[in-house]
Amino acid sequence: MNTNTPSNGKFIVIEGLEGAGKSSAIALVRDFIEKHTGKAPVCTREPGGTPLAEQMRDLVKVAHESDPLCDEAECLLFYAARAQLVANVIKPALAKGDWVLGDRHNLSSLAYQGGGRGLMPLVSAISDATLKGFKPDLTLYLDIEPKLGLERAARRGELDRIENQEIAFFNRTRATFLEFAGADDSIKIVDASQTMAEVHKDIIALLQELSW
Ligand code: T5A
Repeated sequence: MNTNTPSNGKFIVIEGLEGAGKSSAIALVRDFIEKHTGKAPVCTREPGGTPLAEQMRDLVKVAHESDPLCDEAECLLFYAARAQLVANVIKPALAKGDWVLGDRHNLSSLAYQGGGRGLMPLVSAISDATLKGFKPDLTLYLDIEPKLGLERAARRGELDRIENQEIAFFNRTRATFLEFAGADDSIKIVDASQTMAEVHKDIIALLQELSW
């Protein structure tokens, strides 16, 4: 439970590798929250979600041939964008009692930069320093085998800088997602290799179990 928010607002995050189906899951959860609370949640995406954070999103998504982004700079950009979003959007919304629905949050950095890039000590230190224990009330982690997720993402269009990493990177990332999910009751795993209808059924079942 998120102890940093002295309000009835909740922070729910959808996580998963590329092609896991986050976009349709977000639409589903958004509708559920609206019916449950009578008000649409504030929707965020990471990296991004504020004017400055969106500029940082552009920096991490595009390959810079003459000045490749090094792993440490990539990590710092994700946290700079997150710090802006938490300070200027997420915390103010929760303080007003609004619900917030996030397309990715800190678990992505732990998995991609910590696991995928092998930078866990750096990620843990920045995470602690910037978030100071702030975390989602609930994370739905859509678990998918990287090969299948990337095939789905490729069918949708051209792959970006991160999506073009080697498969071993995504295998490490997925293993880290699963490791964190196994150690934290607020992270629920959904089998995203199923049909969309089955995935959505599982998500609704998890949401209906909540006592909020
Ligand atoms: N990142 C992000 C980090 O490395 N560290 C961080 O801290 C953060 C916050 C962000 C990138 O940055 C990285 C991760 C990412 O590489 P993004 O665009 O926000 O990039 O995120 P992506 O994961 O790239 O978004 P995708 O759109 O690829 O993933 P989705 O949203 O999970 O995929 P979605 O829903 O668009 O689905 C892809 C396709 O699959 C189909 C959909 O119709 C769609 O065509 N699909 C299914 N097909 C069959 N069966 C199902 N069950 C399906 N579900 C979806």
